[in-house]
Amino acid sequence: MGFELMASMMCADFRNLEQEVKKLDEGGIDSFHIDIMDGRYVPNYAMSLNDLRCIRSLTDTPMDVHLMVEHPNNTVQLFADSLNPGDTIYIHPEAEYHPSTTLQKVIDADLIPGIAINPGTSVETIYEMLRIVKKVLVMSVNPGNAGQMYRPYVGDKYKKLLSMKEEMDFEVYWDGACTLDKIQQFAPMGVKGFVLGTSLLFGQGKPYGEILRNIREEVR
Ligand code: S6P
Ligand code: MG
Repeated sequence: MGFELMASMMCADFRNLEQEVKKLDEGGIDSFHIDIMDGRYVPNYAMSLNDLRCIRSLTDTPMDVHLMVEHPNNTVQLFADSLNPGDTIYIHPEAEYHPSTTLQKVIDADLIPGIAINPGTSVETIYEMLRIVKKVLVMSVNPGNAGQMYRPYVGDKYKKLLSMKEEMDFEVYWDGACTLDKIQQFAPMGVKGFVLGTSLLFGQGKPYGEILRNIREEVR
């Protein structure tokens, strides 16, 4: 069973960002997850376009950019121009009048189009977009902050999306409060990747490589 582990870089130590990127790469991280917030769509600011460019310049490892901003259509090109072909951009469909137009810009930039869906967003409201995107980032916490509690009612939504992914050709990813038991439960069911933040990767007092190796050993 192959699954990917992503590092939520808003949880990294910004005093040593270059070292953090290096240690995660050496530890075998599969991609760098970049949370961009605008203080409007969510009541917080996390990382910036410049942070993204900085990390992109430090590594060739894939990056996924999670845009928690109102009207991403206005700024998505800036992010697209700062990424490598094959990187991913997620938008929140509720944040845009015409999300399919924004997703088309992502596709035209040779990037992987994704949508992020909030705990309170139902699959039915994003159904048509499932045919456009290649990745669905299911939020198991409300967007805006790291270090929150898992919302148990999202479990059924993961299952519903997993039952549709083959026919509609997308993969399901996990974002928020990701712990080892969640990976053990959901990776065998088909969740393709997990964003790791404060619950499992950062601030644990252990080398990243050891944590990532341990997850892969415990989820065979
Ligand atoms: C939340 C954001 C996430 C968090 C990540 C943190 O708005 O999209 O990517 O940074 O979930 O992980 P944790 O384990 O602290 O919840
Ligand atoms: Mg995120």
